[in-house]
Amino acid sequence: MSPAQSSPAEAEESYDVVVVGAGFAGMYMLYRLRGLGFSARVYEQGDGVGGTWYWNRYPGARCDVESMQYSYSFSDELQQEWDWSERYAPQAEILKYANHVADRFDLRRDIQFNTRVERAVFDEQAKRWSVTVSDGRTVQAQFVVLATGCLSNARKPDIEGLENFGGSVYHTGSWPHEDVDFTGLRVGLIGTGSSGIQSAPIIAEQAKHLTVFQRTANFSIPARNAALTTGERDAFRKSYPEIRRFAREVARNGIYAEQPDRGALDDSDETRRGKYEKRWDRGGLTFMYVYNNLGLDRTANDTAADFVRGKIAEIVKDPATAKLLQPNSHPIGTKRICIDTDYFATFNRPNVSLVDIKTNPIQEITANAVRVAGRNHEVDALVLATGFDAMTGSVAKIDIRGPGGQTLNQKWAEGPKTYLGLMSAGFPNLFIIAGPGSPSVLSNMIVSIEQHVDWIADCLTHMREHGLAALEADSNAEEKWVAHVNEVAQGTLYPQANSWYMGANIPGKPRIFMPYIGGVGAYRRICDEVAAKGYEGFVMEAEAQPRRAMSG
Ligand code: NA7
Repeated sequence: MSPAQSSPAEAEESYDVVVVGAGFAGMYMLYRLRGLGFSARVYEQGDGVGGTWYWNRYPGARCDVESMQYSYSFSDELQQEWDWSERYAPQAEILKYANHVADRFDLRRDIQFNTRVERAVFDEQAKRWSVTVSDGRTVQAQFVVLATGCLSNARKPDIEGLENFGGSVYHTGSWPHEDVDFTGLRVGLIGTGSSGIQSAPIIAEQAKHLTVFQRTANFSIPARNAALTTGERDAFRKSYPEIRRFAREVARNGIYAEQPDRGALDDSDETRRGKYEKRWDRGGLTFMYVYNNLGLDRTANDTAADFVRGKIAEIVKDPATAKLLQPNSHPIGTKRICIDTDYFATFNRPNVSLVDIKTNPIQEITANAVRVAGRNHEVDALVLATGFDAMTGSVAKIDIRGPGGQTLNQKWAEGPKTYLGLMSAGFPNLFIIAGPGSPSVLSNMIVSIEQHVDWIADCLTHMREHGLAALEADSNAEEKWVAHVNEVAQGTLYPQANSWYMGANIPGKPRIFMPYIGGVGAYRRICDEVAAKGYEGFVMEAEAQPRRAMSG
């Protein structure tokens, strides 16, 4: 399996592996493939690396996992040398890091930018994929790896009249590369997920007036972001071996943090309140790990939700606005909890107003206003922080056809089905990184990405060593895995929220809890065990005859 092993008559361009996307997953996949001597081509629709961090350039965009942990672990030199400036890295710094990695490991020469993968068709005879890209070329590859990202297909909402709006319309997930200046403008912000919550305070500082249109109030915890000191960075670096091991093997979500040892109802009201206060003051996602049953038991969950609702009431001066901002439609944490800097306090500004579009949905967008309950809210610019067709959206944009012509979209019409989140039965030699059925978005993405990439790299090496032409998920193994993913999710409070985890933000998308909630450590052990048992649950096919070497 190397380019030299393909016959020149087979195709103009032929690779062992085509990788779709040059975000963190695609870059590390390329690095591993190269190291193992596989030929690979990466296609990336943007004109640079970084994936999510390339597109999401909206004001205030930051990762909600701490920078020292939201970083690659595969190169100790890299993690020892790179200086993160803040506890939570801003988008521009993460993008700089992605570019540094691309340069440092000389990745760009195998990445073709400004190129979308449009179609991939499996040739049953050759046991190879024909991959058609947006420049019109078709290349051949034995394997395709979808490193397409989980939050990469930005969705414009289907709101009447949006196309008639006369001012500028921005989507947080595909923000312009040049600076956007809202000075002196009346800005309408639709959406109060993480992107809306991060951008509102910054836009409010610039704009003449900011009107936030809120469908679902969200739980948000202060980030308490701050510059990292040299001492903090050094302490982390010294402990990296243990921190990374813990994140991979112990922490459910791939984040090194103090783990809860008891349930919320095991403590008295006073003790519990004290613990919540401490976590609130510390800030960050780990608020949810104060107890081990917040995602499982509604009564326990209510104690944390009530605490945060209380904080919102303390911060927001106008009682009616505070009430509207208090989430009451879902248990805390069942939609990804947000991490903010002064989000709730932003509503105390005289130039910020909140409009409830749950009770009265937006009727229409006109040339200069958003109409709600018969009232026109005049705006000069619109920011859509309306999220993504998550987890499956970017895969669905590619016309993927397996043996017999079945498309992946047809197969996933009732919801995505995968074995281990890595492959879907009926689509040989097609891997997905951090796809549905794997911990993915419920975890520190880089931990999950590295685990998937390493597993795939080992699998391809195994195939090469054993002269295997094709590998496919067995449909029974897949059914069992899908049932397991569902069963684990149903044992939690997560399915109670209309979240993008459930596909609920996209009209018509099947309601299925997509990520695997069993924890990254347990999941890793399952994947390793499957490999150790000779790729149990996968069907393999040997090379019909050894491929002829091109030269010699
Ligand atoms: P999210 O979390 O999906 O948030 C999208 C927001 O936009 C949310 O408040 C939605 O309300 C709202 N929305 C979506 N469609 C509409 C329409 N049609 N009308 C009004 N409001 C709408 O996306 P983000 O970009 O903020 O964050 C995605 C992830 O990135 C985040 O979880 C972090 O992991 C990082 P809804 O809640 O559906 O009622």
